[in-house]
Amino acid sequence: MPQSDTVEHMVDAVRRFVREVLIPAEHQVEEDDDIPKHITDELGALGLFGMTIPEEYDGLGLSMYEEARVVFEIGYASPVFRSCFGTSNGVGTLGILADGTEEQRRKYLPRIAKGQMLASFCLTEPDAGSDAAALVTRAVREGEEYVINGTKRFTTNSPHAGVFTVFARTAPREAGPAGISAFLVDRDTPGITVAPHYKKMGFRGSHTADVIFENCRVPAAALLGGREGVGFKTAMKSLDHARLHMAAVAVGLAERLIDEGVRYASERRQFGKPIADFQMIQAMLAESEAEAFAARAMVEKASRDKDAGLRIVKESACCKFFATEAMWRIADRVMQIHGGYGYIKEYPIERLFRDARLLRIYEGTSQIQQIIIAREMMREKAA
Ligand code: COS
Repeated sequence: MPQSDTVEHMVDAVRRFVREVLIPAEHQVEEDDDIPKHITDELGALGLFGMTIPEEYDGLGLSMYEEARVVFEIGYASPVFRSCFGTSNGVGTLGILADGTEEQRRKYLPRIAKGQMLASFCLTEPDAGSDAAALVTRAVREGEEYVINGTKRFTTNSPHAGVFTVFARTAPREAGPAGISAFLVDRDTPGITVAPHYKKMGFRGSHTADVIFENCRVPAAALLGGREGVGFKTAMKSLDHARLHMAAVAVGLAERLIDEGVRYASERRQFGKPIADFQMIQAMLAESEAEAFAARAMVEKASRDKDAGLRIVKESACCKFFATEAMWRIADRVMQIHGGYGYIKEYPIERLFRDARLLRIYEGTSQIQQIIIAREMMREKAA
């Protein structure tokens, strides 16, 4: 694990990079629907593609708390930038780290950590979103191979990925979650088609597409961890971590939105003075600040708990739920503070508002987080 002063340097470096390079590039990235290569190269040079990957596999090996600190900073820029390395640190590699064999880790993690290969997570399907265990993609064993058939939906970074973690049924539907296994599938395996990427409401520059597997043959060694039937648990464990990470993104974005609101309220004059002098504007800013502070404190606490080895299923869901919902309330208030100027493209709030909306949906909707929180409460009560 890096020394804490190294992490402080990283936090400072990312903060500077966000203000000097990323924020000035946001508008162009939206226009082009593409992040320029020099920016992804620089994100790689900062080590961001391998933040969560241990040093023995060429990553930075940050603890959860350290990761959250860095993500608070990167989340201050358009969330599109975080997205380009998000799956490589998050759902695309957490399964390999948690349950992969040593051979699988050595095969993929060093390249992913260096940004030479992107990783993507293929869980969602056309008819299996919130109900992830309803997935119908099949992986049938034939000798020393598995044959995968099915369609994966809304796969972030799939157009650029080198490896997919694919969740597929190795046992009939009746087996439920216990019939799901995970596979590491190389992009160049015959039988994979990545559809054209979706035209989304926001997040331009981050590409999400369907991935179709048609008689896609992978060696038996592609089975994650070499074990059938534990793929659903791998997915859930990955999501516990990823949701905490996403809550940290929401904190960074909330802080950015608040700063945009304060700046506008200080500059905009009505009734002969800056609108920041009016108490109704102040109330909106104050509520936003209190909520962002609470969200940051929650993420820091849950991250430390995770680093201490505690079970954080409930805490991670609480953080994702609260931080993304709070961030959305903040986005709406900051839009309101901007008035008509918030609704046109002259100020970043119009774009950030569209981007912000996704955080309450992906990596588990707010309603799924509520279900997880309530289930954990009942589990604790029964224990
Ligand atoms: N960590 C480890 N294991 C977990 C787990 C977790 N966080 N959550 C569930 N499991 C285990 C359960 O313990 C259970 O194992 P046993 O049968 O051995 O007890 C198994 O996994 C099935 O769990 P459960 O019965 O809770 O599954 P459900 O089908 O009821 O689904 C939810 C649970 C709703 C939580 C799940 O489908 C989900 O997270 N959906 C949202 C999916 C999502 O976030 N998609 C976003 C796109 S992916 S980026």
